[in-house]
Amino acid sequence: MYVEIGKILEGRMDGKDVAIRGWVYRQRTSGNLNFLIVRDATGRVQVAVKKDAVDEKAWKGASGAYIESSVTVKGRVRKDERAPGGWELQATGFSLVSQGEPFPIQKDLSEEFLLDVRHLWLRSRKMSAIMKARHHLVNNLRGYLDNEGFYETPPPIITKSECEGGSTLFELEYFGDKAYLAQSGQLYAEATMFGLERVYCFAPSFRAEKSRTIRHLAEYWHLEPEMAWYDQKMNMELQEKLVEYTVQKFVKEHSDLLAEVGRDPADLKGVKVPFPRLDYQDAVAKVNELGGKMKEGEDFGADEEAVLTKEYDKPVFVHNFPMGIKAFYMREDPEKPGTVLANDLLAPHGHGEIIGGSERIWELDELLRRMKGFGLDPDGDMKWYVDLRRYGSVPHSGFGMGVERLVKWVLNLEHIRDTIPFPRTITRCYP
Ligand code: NSS
Repeated sequence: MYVEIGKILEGRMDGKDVAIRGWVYRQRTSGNLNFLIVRDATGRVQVAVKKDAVDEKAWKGASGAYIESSVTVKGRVRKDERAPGGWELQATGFSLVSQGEPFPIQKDLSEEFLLDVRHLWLRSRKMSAIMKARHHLVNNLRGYLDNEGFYETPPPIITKSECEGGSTLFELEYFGDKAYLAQSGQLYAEATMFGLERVYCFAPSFRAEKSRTIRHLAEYWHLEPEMAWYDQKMNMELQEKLVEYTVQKFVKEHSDLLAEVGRDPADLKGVKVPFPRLDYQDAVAKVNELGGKMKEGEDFGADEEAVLTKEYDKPVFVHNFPMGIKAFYMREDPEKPGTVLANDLLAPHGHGEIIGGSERIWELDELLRRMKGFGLDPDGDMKWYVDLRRYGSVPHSGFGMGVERLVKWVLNLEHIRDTIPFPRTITRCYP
């Protein structure tokens, strides 16, 4: 029976004879002693292989192991303050499962090279920690929604309906016809909502983003709740509670992963409801007050978002955008005509928008008027969406969260590409 290295590091195997299996993280020979660090998914432990304690084949194996050779080791667990993690395995047996070839990733390699060998770089400490963190954050998001009575309904990925405007659509040939990769599952979540009331989609969204930035991917994972009977106020309350729960549960249970990526858990202490709410106009004024140069009617760029969130240690809502700069499906605010009942949620410290949400237009006439204004044909490929307003329509709201944006912010990562195993950007589709 093999034990996980994490169990050894927890001190539960002191003095015991165990077997482990994993990959060589480091190897160094000095005379009649081989020191290796072996890793598995749960941790890293020092292995000491003494020439006279193992047979010849084992000694040769330990001496010839490369970084990332796969191995099994038998031995006795012993406390050793000098060993990384405080424990050492004194080998009585060692075997190479696959010696392989010299590992191409050594020290001080360029970012570009690491992206070229992404399939191998994913084994690194940093990437493993990020992937674990991502997993837990996603679990927390799902867990919260599950507790609130949401059902997950999958959206189609291939679609003929545009949701967020034509400029970032990936077009594809669909059996001789034209179709797109989905920019959002929202319109379909609105459909499944009528049966189940509280639903969410969790699927990849595709954006042909023409610019190179540190927070745009061409393919990202999109969590999109849609709620019947919710107005915009309830919508924003759900967003902030979801973010608070997800972040605080993660900090409480996985501060080790934060430490691994160099993020101080104290930085996230302030992520508690309520989040500040800034009306669009006030937000523009504030940006200008703090040295920005924004005109009424413009949307916030990365620089403006950074300025706006500077003084907060929690995400900030901006709401009531001018109708002209937002999507066709957002309901006009009857109390503030010319603006829509929509919000962005901006993460602090320049990490940017993590959520976009709105109350949807739910009455047929208003939707028809707005679609016309946007040049969308209500009898064309979106007829089905218009239909939803024909049969028992109800007020409803929803939002979309880019999971990679959330991970980037929570872990304070430089670039969004490190939040996903195989990033797709304007310059990269390999590996
Ligand atoms: O375009 S959004 O602001 N809104 C929608 O797509 C709505 N249809 C969502 C909804 O109401 N169901 O995108 C939502 C979020 C945004 O706040 C970001 O967090 C993320 O999706 N997003 C991205 N993440 C990574 N890369 C790119 N290119 C990207 N674009 C949006």
